Amino acid sequence: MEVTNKLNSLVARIEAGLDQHVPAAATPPAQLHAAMRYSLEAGGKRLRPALVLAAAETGGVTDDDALPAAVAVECLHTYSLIHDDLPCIDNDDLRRGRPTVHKAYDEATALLAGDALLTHAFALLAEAYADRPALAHALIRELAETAGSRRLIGGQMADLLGEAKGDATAADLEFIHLNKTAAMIETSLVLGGHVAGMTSAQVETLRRAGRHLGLAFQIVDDVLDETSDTATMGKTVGKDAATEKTTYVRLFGLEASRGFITEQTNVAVTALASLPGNTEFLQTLARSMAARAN
Ligand code: GRG
Repeated sequence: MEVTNKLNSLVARIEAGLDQHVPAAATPPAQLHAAMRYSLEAGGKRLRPALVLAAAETGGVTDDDALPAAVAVECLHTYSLIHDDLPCIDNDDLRRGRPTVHKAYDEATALLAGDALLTHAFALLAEAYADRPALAHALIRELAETAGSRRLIGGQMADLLGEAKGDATAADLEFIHLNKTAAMIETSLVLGGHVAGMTSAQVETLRRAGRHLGLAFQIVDDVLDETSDTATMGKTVGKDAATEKTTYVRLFGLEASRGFITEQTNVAVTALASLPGNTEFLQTLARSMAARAN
């Protein structure tokens, strides 16, 4: 199957999984559940859950066994976007082509919808893999470590502090990118590997691929913010272009940034190619992430 068709079929399974594994909008309190779904159903590339399913498939999982893990990752990612958009953090009006949750509802509802999506991710993992306690433990531990103060939230804090200081160095940026962006991409691949029962060496290879893929993904984001007026529409519109925020592109220029994207993608693809099983789709997905236009 050609890569776009394959990706579309994964995304269709993910959409169905989100519908199946997240409380219905009418579940009381309806405003909270509707706000959770408002953001989840706004779309998004579904890259992280697609990586969960694709990594699991590489390890031989062709049914929906990894779907709850994929849904958990998307719930957690969506929580981070809702909170990131809040007035006290980035104060954004648009996300995924729609008014942000605090604009469509109100700030308190956005805060609680984010909290509820974060919590739901762990409840879902505990419930869906309850018959395999060692797997449930590995998935919950992995996602908790990534979502916590040393990684996702730590990266966000460092980003805010760097923005306030205004003189982030390359090392500061690397810390932010590794934790704010790459962490969830690494973990997505790792969760898929765990569901497939991969060895710890194979899981660590997936993690390494995710780290490099994540760094490339962030620099692509920075390049798009710098070069495109329209590519950013529907997400954080021209934000970095409108502020003096330090980005990789601003530190090193466009040409070096494009070189960095190619270099990091190549490292990721080489790591994926070293795994047993068919990683062709994951390799092609990695290359298409480097060439994405939104
Ligand atoms: C814990 C509040 C909090 C924040 C964590 C994820 C995050 C840090 C902030 C969100 C803003 C941001 C630009 C993060 C960098 C990672 C990134 C490019 C996220 C957007 O991911 P996409 O482009 O989004 O995959 P979609 O909407 O397609 O899922």
